[in-house]
Amino acid sequence: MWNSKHESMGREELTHLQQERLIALVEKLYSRVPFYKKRMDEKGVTPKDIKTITDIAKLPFTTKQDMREVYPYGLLATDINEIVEIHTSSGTTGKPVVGAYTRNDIELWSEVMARTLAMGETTKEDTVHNGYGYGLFTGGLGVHYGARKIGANLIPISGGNTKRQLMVMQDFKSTVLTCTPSYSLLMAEVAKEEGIDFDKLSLRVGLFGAEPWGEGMRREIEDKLKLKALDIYGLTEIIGPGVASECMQQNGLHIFEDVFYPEIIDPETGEVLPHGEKGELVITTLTREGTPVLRYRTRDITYLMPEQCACGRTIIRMHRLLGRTDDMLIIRGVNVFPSQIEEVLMKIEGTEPHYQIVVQRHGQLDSIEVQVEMTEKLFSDEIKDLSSTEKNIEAEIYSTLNVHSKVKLVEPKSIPRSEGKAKRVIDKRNIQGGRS
Ligand code: DLL
Repeated sequence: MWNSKHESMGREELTHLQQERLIALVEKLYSRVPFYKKRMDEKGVTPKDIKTITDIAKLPFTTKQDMREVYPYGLLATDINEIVEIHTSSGTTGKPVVGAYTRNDIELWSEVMARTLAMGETTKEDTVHNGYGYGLFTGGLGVHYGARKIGANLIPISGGNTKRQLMVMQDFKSTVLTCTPSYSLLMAEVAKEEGIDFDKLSLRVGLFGAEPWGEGMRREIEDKLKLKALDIYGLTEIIGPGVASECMQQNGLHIFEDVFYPEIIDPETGEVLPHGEKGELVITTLTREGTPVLRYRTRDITYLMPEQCACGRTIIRMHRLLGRTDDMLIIRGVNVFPSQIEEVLMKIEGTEPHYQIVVQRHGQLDSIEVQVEMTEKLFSDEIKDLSSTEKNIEAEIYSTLNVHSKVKLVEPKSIPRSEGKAKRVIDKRNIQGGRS
């Protein structure tokens, strides 16, 4: 454990710490950030109303839309000269969201990322091969700061040029791999083409995140890369990676709740739900200086797991993400998340973990086509009966999710590969004048 004081505190002591931090945060935001003052005034709540941690439910939420409206610096809680670095989301669907970091924020980020790396038992003896993209994206520099703090040997290779990645991994005997799960599968594929055997490399553990992936995908990665694959979670609005991470138990992600306070709410009503109930994750940054956020609605769906973990950490866990509120497809009245389709595909023989879901709208009805790559073996079978395999997968999807889909087996390596976040859903509804 990197920070046993904060990762294995008694519940009472932890609640007390969270409370103190929340009270100080609310006072600061009310007096320094006009956006938050206005929101609190509209809700009729003042800093004096916040006395215990459960009073957090009285405070207003912050949404991605709010952040866009005050772009770029409307949420700054400190003098701009105190800012030493900024990161933003990719902003593919509008203005990006901005995270501004003071020196202390970078220290906080380094600390939570050191904890994250230490979840995979990373020490200064390790060589960390960092294949997350460097730049405005938080993945690259987040891991960088954490590895620096631990004192590990860090290889800041970033994403791309996969053959070179493999050469470096071999030559420098990397032990810890950090990149998106989809990129790790591309590495496995290129390694196979190059005749590189992962059994002969030194990789021991991988810290994968930044995009959805399920248990089936984990098994594929562990099997192909011969390492233990851990799930790590975070988002630009809060700090980047370093919000929550799995430990070696691989059973839920520990949230660093001494600094990032989690709640689960009903996305429809905004009501706070009890532990164990599924809903939208909301996070408050208790100690950030540059751009602290109050009750940020992540749109990520999960539930909290308060049971004690065998690793000895007492900080709460969340289940790996189940989807996003804005990812949910409604296919003829049935709600389905891309991650559920992935789980079905991963169980099917003869397919590879490379797929895309194409969503279309005909009149009022949405339909999906699932394109999944077949294995080289199936592709080269002399008497391949693709249409019966497709029908079988359709039946499997229907029996598991109660959703009708069209499945199309496509040639090996025909689905675009990703060196960062994979694009799994191609939504054609906008083009057809459907959804806005
Ligand atoms: O993806 C930060 C990050 C970098 C996390 C490296 C982990 C590793 P954003 O680009 O702002 O930040 O995207 C955040 O990505 O709200 C989730 O929907 C999704 N996401 C992040 N981690 C996971 C994960 C980074 N482990 C958004 N599983 C989040 C599923 C994830 N989805």
